[in-house]
Amino acid sequence: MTAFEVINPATAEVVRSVELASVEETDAAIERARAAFPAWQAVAPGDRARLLRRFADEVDGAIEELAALEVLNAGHTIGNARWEAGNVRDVLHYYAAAPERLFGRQIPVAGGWDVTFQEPLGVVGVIVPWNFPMPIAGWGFAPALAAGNTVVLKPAELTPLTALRLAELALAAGIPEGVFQVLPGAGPVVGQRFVTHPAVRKVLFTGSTRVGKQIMAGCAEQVKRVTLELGGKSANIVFADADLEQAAATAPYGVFDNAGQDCCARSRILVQASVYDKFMELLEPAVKGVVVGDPGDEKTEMGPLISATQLDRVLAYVPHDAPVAFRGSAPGGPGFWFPPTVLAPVSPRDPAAVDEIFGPVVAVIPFAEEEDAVRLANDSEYGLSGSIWTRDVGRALRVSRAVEAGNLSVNSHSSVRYWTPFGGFKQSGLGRELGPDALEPFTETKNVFIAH
Ligand code: TXE
Repeated sequence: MTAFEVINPATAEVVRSVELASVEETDAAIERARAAFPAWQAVAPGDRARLLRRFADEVDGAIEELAALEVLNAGHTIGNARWEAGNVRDVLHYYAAAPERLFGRQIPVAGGWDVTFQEPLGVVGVIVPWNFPMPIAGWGFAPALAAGNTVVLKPAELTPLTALRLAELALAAGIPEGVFQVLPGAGPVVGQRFVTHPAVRKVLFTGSTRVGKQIMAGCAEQVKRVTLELGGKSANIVFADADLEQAAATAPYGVFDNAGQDCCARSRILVQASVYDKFMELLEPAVKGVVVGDPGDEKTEMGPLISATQLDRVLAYVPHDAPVAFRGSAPGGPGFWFPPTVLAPVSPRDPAAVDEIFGPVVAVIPFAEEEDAVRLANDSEYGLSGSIWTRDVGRALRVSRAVEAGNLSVNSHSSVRYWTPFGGFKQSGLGRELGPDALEPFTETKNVFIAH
């Protein structure tokens, strides 16, 4: 084992040292998960449901503790961190209904009967990034466990603390040893072993598109099942007939939430040229009003970036001669701070308008007509999320159908609801999480024919 120092991004101070697992320790964890699988698969559906509900209750009892840990480890604002812990609880409850409803089918055939079963896969490896350590973990382990799989989860090196606590809560709820394990480790060590170990039957990865491609290529060697949630460069499209006040007031939350370290961040605002000046006038006070500072303070709306490396990445997109239209404030001193920043005018081919910056930076781009907005929105290798602001129902429907993205919202800046499918078009990913669609990918469909 090697030790890794977990840093508080708001202060740059060491919080705790966490041991990173070796390949041998990863193999041992996968072996424990494999050994635990037959008994977990055999647990009566109602009992598996009850265990998941108890796990949810344990999380519910630890909301404040988990939230405080995430403030410390990830620099999330206390309000967001509470929501994130609550999201894990809710997602566990949602999928606790699944074991008793994983129905097969009876299919009419000649010469006998035919039935299908949704069988669990076995061991599932879940690889989690640092931007939303709790929810993204829960979106993986809750449906995987509900479908009867065992799980080994690797949190990001930078943010292992809440995941480690969730594993303790699972044990406290009575989930048997080996069924849900959390193994902190380096991506190329532990994560890569999930890809190459034949006992891991599926890898669920959330992270950068670069690593996602490597994982998919590695999984191809064993035709291993894979779900990928990758990056985004989502568009917030504001038409001239929109409620401009509301669009401008919420735009900062659509991109600066979690300091912009959000795969759904609407980091391009496309504004119809006829209302561009008016929109910018409304956007300026909204951006300057974002409360940036101590993430533990109840009033804070935006905290620091996760690391010095991430700060350097973001800084590279905002050089001294960058077209900064206006920006908010950020504390100086220790910690990885960057102010909410609006770049305008920006050419659609400028790196700041093309790349996923993963920081509190937004590019504003004017457009002339509806088809120009759609063309600009789709002019990206990504296709995860986006917003459409208009009072014209026909246009809302037309543009929603035309934009190549998995999660769109009309007259709203938010993307994630655990009842509904979440995932990306194009290089934003493969497969869907959350909602009813997330269960089947944790199963194999087995068909059995029984002769007369
Ligand atoms: O991601 P990585 P990084 C984007 C975002 C960000 C950039 C870099 O633009 O600025 O990626 O972030 C594990 N085999 N997103 O470098 O490396 C790693 O340990 C197996 C968007 O931190 O992809 C961590 O657990 N696993 C994204 C996870 O992958 C490997 C969220 C993500 O790390 C591995 C995060 C390997 N070879 C970053 N290498 C989103 N869509 O929300 C790394 N990992």
